[in-house]
Amino acid sequence: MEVYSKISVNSSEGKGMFAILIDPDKIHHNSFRTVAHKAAEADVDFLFIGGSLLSADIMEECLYEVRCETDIPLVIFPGSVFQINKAADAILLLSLISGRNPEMLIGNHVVAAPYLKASQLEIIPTGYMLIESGVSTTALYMSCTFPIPHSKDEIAVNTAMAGEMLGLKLIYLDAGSGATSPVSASMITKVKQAIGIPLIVGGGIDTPEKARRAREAGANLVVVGNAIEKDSGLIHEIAYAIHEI
Ligand code: 1GP
Repeated sequence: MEVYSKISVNSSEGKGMFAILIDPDKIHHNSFRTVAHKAAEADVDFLFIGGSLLSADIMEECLYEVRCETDIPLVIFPGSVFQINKAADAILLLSLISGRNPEMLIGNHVVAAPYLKASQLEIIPTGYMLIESGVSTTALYMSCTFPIPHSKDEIAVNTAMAGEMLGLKLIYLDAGSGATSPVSASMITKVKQAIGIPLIVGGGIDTPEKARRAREAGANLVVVGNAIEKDSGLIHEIAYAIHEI
């Protein structure tokens, strides 16, 4: 099944999904297979691959190593056009709708369009929203945007509704990698109630309890990166927390 169909079907059936974010810059290349192996054992739904800033040309190797270990769908979560790679199954075509930087709304997409068209990747138009999280994350700095304030649920709701009306297929609420405060339960619930498309939530989710809270608040798909980079043993516990609901 294609990635978006799987997300869409599971969301309408009320099944929670779990994606691990593998930032190839943060996980040692010797560990790509270990993480992929544990993800396969824990029935992780997707592996997101990418990062706000990569300091080496390592996407290809990462995708290859992970693919050797598992057939979990590989979805590029691109920090830049340089991270587009045909070896994945799909790509989140992120439009950073919480910000007002034209390059992140359309400029990079224009540059990437012919490469994406030729890539055969499944392209999933995604409304990407950065939410203030207590720390200045790499995503914020690199995107030159302001996040939506943590407590301003109504701005998040209106932004997500606008994203859906523009035809985007997913909304991704992200507190940013390594956030000290994840997106609040109230913001997740209100955004979920306002849209009919699947909702992804990530950033600062570092325990099974926080993953469960995001899921119970309304996230269809929960993304965890940092915590798993530190302790891949968490994969099973977080997968269980998300899938049991
Ligand atoms: C960041 O949502 C992802 O874009 C994951 O965040 O690394 O904090 O889990 P963490």
